[in-house]
Amino acid sequence: MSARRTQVAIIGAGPAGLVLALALDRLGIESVVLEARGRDHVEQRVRAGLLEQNTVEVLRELGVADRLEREGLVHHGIHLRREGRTRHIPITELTGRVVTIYGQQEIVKDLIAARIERGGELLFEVSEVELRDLDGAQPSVAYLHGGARAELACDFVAGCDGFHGVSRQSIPEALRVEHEIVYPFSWLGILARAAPATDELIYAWHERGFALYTMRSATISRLYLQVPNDEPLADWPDERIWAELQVRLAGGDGGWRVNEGEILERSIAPMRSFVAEPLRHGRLLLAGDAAHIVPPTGAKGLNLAVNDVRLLAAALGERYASGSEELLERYSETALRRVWRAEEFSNYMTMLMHRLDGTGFDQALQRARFDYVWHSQAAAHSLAENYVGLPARPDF
Ligand code: RFL
Ligand code: PHB
Repeated sequence: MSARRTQVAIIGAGPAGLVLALALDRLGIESVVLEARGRDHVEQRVRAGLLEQNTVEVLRELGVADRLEREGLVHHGIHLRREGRTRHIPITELTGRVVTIYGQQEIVKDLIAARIERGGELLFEVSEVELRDLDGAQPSVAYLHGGARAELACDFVAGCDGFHGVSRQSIPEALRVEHEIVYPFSWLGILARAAPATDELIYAWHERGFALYTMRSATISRLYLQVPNDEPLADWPDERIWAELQVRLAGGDGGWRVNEGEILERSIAPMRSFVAEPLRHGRLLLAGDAAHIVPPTGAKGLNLAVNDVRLLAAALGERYASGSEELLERYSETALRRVWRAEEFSNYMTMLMHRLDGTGFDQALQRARFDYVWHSQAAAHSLAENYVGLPARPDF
C-alpha cells in the first residue's frame, strides 16, 4: 500500500475535474486527479457541444482555448420550429453575447493535454475509490491503481465524478436532500458525416416528437430525436432515423432537407432534472453532474459544471491564500443559485419543445407558451438571456 499526500484530491476527469485541476494549478494549489476510465474512453465520449460565452472565457483564462478559438463555431442565434413555421431568436442582437459549438470530447482532449504538459498528476483506470474521514480535518481517498492499493491523504476532496460516481453517495443520506424529475422520454442522438444544412441550431416541436439539428463542424452534423423511454436502439436502423429527422425538422419551404450521411455514433440518453443539496459535506465539495443533472434541451450541463468549478477554485484559492473558509462555506449556496436558474430554464425548454402525452390542459399551456415566445420580444429576450448564460459573477 502506497501512502501519499496532496492538497486537493479530485475524483473524476470529466470537464469539472479537469478544469478544477488546471484552475488550482494556476493558484499554486496542488491536486491529484483520479479517473475511473481510460484516457481513450474519456477522450472519445460524445456528449455536449454548446458552450456559453462564460465557459469559453474560463477556458481562455486557463490557456486552453487556442484550438477552440480556431475550430469552434460561433453562433449568434437559434431557430425554434413548430408546424412548419420558424421563429428565429437573435441571441446576440438581444444580449450582446454569443454561444460556441465545440465538442465536449475536444475540450476534454485539450484539458488532458494541458494537464500533462503542465506536469500535474492525472491517473486513469483507478478503481475501488473510497472517500474517508470527510468529517475530520484529515480526509483521504483509498483506491486501486495498476494492481496496487494506495491511499491519498489530502485537505479537501472535490467530487467531480458525474451522476454515477461515488462522491455524492459518500454524504450520509440523512444530510442530503435530492430533488428529481424523470421525464417520460429520452433522446436518441447521432453523429453523422454530413455537412449541416443549417447555419444555426434548429429546435423543432413536432406531433411525432421533438428533434434537434446541431453540429460539430462544417462536415459533421449532430442530431437528436425524442423517443420513448427504454426504446431499443436496435429498433432504429439508419433509414428510420433519417426519415424521422426529415419529417420532424421539415421547414415550411418544401425544398429544404436535412443532409444525410454515414452515422458515426449513436446512443440513447434518458432525460432527468436532478439536484442534490448541499454541495458541501465537511471536506467534500461536489461539482458538476455529481451534484446536478439538467435535461439537455437547454444545453446547460457542461456549462454548469464549469461554473461550479470556477466558484470552487476561487473559494479554495481564498482558503490557501488567507486561511479564510468564508467562500468555501458559501460555495454550496452560491453555486446552487445558478444551478437552480439552469434547472428552471432547462425544464422550461424541455416542456416547451417536447411532445407531451399529458392532459389537454398541458398541451394547451405548451401552445400558449409557444405563441408567447413567437409574438413577444420580451419572451424571446428572456429565452435568449437564459440560453446564452447570465454573465458570471463572484456570487453567481
Ligand atoms: P462527467 O463528464 O460525467 O465526468 C465525470 C467523470 O468521473 C468519472 N468517474 C469516476 N472517476 C473516479 N472514480 C469513480 N468512482 C468515478 N465515477 C465516475 C467518469 O468516468 C467521468 O470521466 O461529469 P462533469 O465533469 O460534471 O461534466 C458534466 C457534463 O459531462 C454534462 O453535464 C454534459 O455532457 C451535459 N450535456 C450538455 N451540456 C452542455 O452544457 N451543453 C450541451 O450541449 C449538452 N449536451 C449533454 C448534452 C449531455 C448529454 N448526455 C449524453 C447525457 C447532450 C447529451 C446527449
Ligand atoms: C449538441 O450540440 O450536442 C447540443 C446542442 C444543444 C443542446 C443539446 C445538445 O440543447
